[in-house]
Parts: sequence; C-alpha cells; structure tokens
Amino acid sequence: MQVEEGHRCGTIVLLGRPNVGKSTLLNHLIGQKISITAPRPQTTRDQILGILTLPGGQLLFLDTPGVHQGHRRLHRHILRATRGALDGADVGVLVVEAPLWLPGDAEALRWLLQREIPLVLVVNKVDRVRDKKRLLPYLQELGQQASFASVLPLSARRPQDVALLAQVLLPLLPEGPARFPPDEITDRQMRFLAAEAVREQIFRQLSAELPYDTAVAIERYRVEESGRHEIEATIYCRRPGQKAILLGDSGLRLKRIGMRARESIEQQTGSRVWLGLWVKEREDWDRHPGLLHELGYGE
Ligand SMILES: Nc1nc2c(ncn2[C@@H]2O[C@H](COP(=O)(O)OP(=O)(O)OP(=O)(O)O)[C@@H](O)[C@H]2O)c(=O)[nH]1
Ligand SMILES: [Mg+2]
Repeated sequence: MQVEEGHRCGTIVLLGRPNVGKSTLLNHLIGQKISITAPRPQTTRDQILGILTLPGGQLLFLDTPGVHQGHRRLHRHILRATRGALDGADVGVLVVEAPLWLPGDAEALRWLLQREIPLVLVVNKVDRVRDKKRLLPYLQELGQQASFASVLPLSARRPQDVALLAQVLLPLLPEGPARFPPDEITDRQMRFLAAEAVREQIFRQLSAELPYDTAVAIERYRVEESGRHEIEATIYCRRPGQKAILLGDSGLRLKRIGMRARESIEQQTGSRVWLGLWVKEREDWDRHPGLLHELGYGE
C-alpha cells in the first residue's frame, strides 16, 4: 500500500478516574456509540478500541475502565485491560473532570507517567462550571502536574470540542499507514456490543450495588435472512433477591431493560433486532474460571 507522506497512525489511550467521561468522549470522537456510559463509576470493564479516520491520519482510541481500587476477581481483569491499553499506546490522554483534582486523578497520571509518551490533559465537563473565572487558576495548577503537550478544557458532548481534541492529537502520532479500513469504527464484534448494551441498561435502570454484581452472556447471535438480528442473552446475578429486582413486578423491569437495549443495538446495527433476555442466579459467576471466560473476562 502506498502511504501518503506525513500520514499518521497510532494508538491513544484514554485514562482517568471512574465516571470522568472517558467513554462519552470516545463515543463523541468516533461519532457513534461504541462504549457504554452511565452516571456512575466503573461502568466500563474492558479495553475498547474506537477508530477515527481523518484526512491526515488514523487515530485509534482505547477507552479503559476507570483507574480505581478493585471489585473482587473482576478487578484483575480490569487491571489487565488497563495495563494492556497503556502498554501499546503512542499517546496518553489523562481525562479529569472540572473543577476537581482527586487522589484518583493523580493515580491515573502515575500510570501514564510509567510510559515515555506524549501526554495530553483533557479537563472534561467544563459545561458544569458556572463561574468560568474559577477555571483559569485551576487549569494553571493542573498544567503543572506533568509536562503535558497540551491542556484542553472541554465538554465531551460538544462536537467542536472533540474535533479540536482530534486535531491536537493527530500531530503527536507516529507516521505510518492506516491500520483499519476508513469506514471501520471499532474492532469489537456486535456480540460484545450487544452484551454491553444490556449491561448499560442495568447500570442506568438499577441502583445500588446490583449492577456491579451482574454480568451478561450472549447465548446466541444470529442474523436472519430478513436482516433481523436475533439475540438471546443471560443476565447473571448473585442472589435470589437480585433476580427478583432484575425481573421487577410482573417482569416489567426486565422488559424495560430489554426494550432500551434493543433500541440501542438497532441503532448500532441499523437493523431490526429481536432480543430475548433471561436472568440466572449464580453466586460465583466472578470466581468461576469457565464462566468468567464465557463472559469475556477470562485470561
Ligand atoms: N455535564 C457533563 N456530563 C458529562 C460530560 N461527559 C460525560 N458526562 C457524564 O458523566 C457520566 C460518566 O460518563 P462515562 O463516559 O460513563 O464515564 P467513564 O469515565 O467512562 O466512567 P467509567 O467507565 O465508569 O470509568 C455520564 O453520566 C455522562 O453523561 C460532559 O462533558 N458534561
Ligand atoms: Mg467508561
């Protein structure tokens, strides 16, 4: 393949404390939802690659689970996902939320400083800071935490902000040919994205600890001749009481989870979707090597 001179391609890892908006940022960079988001910490469990192809290069973004102290066995998987993303990265983006700088932010920065790669600091959610005068001293102080190539206050939801971020990142990438076709937006299979769509609704619709005690396995994924995607999935939880909550009165909660997840999958695939959901109680789902593997959290 002939490579245009000056064409760049490289991997950019998004790292930060839970809930600062890494997945939201990734989705807006790519222009489509590939990583689930929820207004609570520890939503993302895996390393997720999002591909952005621009005229001058290809940016490969790795979303990571928030840097945090762990949640039982799953924690090992989460740490591995974060470590893997960091190891292969050409550029690091530390995401924090304005106007905060918490121990978790410093911890995430420490992770990034282990590698000698250019770092960009993204200060997200500036839309929530009413008194913009407060931002300047805050940004100045943050800028001194490390030698960042750039410090960018932005809102992950504003298209012009994320477009600017992409332009700042592009020249920091090494020169090289594109690694994916220009119309590809993720390396993840629809099977994974469907399980994530269900998990997202559990995080959004149920409170307290329950979402952290659940996992989703896709039992069957079939594209029918008509083009309709037929999906069957099992939601694992730990205790009988949790199963009852997931089902809800007359199964209404499960219906709502299924309905919203189906809408989300339909949007991602552009096809009609049939989604069948089951709930199974399995106290040890996060300790059972075989099941963990099936759930995608294996070695
Ligand atoms: N106001 C505002 N809210 C935002 C912005 N970006 C993200 N959020 C919200 O912040 C919450 C967390 O966003 P996520 O993208 O799930 O955060 P995350 O960093 O991926 O979280 P983990 O996967 O748990 O580490 C969601 O409710 C988002 O809608 C922003 O620019 N402004
Ligand atoms: Mg996330």
